[in-house]
Amino acid sequence: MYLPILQVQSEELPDYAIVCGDPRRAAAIAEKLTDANELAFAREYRTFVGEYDGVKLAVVSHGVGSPGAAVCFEELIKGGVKTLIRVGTAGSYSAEHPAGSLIVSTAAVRAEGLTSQLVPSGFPAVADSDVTSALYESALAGGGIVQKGITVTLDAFFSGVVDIPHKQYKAAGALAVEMEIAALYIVATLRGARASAIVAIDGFADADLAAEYDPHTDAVTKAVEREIDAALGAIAKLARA
Ligand code: R1X
Repeated sequence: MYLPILQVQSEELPDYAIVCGDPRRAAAIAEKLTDANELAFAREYRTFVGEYDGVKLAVVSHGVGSPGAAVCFEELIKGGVKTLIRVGTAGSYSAEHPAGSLIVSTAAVRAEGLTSQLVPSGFPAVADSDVTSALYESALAGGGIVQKGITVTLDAFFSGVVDIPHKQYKAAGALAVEMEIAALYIVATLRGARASAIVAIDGFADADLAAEYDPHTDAVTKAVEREIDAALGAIAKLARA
C-alpha cells in the first residue's frame, strides 16, 4: 500500500518506529542504525529504515504540532507499524527537572485541538505500559535525571492573550509541556498500536522558573543523545520479549 503523505510503501515499513519532530534529528538517529536507508523526505516527514541490535525499525520525523504529527502516526500505523516511541523536547514545570533531564510520558493532558475531533472529551491519552516500562528502564540505565509521569500537550508554543493554566497543570502533578504526545497516544489507541514517549527538557514552562529559552545547549544535546539511546535500547528489549 502506498502511503501518500509520507510517500513510502507500507511493504518497506517494519513493526517498530522512532518518531521525532525534527527531520535533522531523524537523520542523526538513522546514523546509529546499520544498513540505514532513506525512503522519503516529503514535507516535514523524513523516513529512514535500518536495523539496531538486529531489530528492524523506522525513524520518521513528524514536524511540530499535533495535527501534522497525527498524519504521520496514522500513516505509519496504516502501513503496519505496531510500536511507536516519540523522542522529543519539552519545557519543565519543576526545578527538580532542569534542562538536560529526561521525562518518560505515562499519559498526556489533551490541551490541544486535534484529539477532540477524534475522540470524546474525557477520553484519556495514555501510553502503552509495556513500552513505557522498557523505555523508562532503558533511560534509567543511561544515567542523569530521569522521571516518569504526566505531560501536557499544547498547540500554542508562543503565548497569546489567553491564560494557559500552567500553574494548575503543575499543581495537579504534570511534569512537562510539549506539542505532540497526546496526538500520538490517541491515534495509537484508536488504531490498535502501542506507543510511548520520552522528552529531553530544554527549559522551563513555569513562568516563575523560566529564563531565556535556549534549546541549543550542551546539556540539552546530551539529553537528546541519551533519550535516543533509551528509545533504541527499549525497542531492542521489546523485540526480544
Ligand atoms: O513538542 C514541541 C515542539 O515539537 C517541543 O519542541 C517543539 C517546539 O520547538
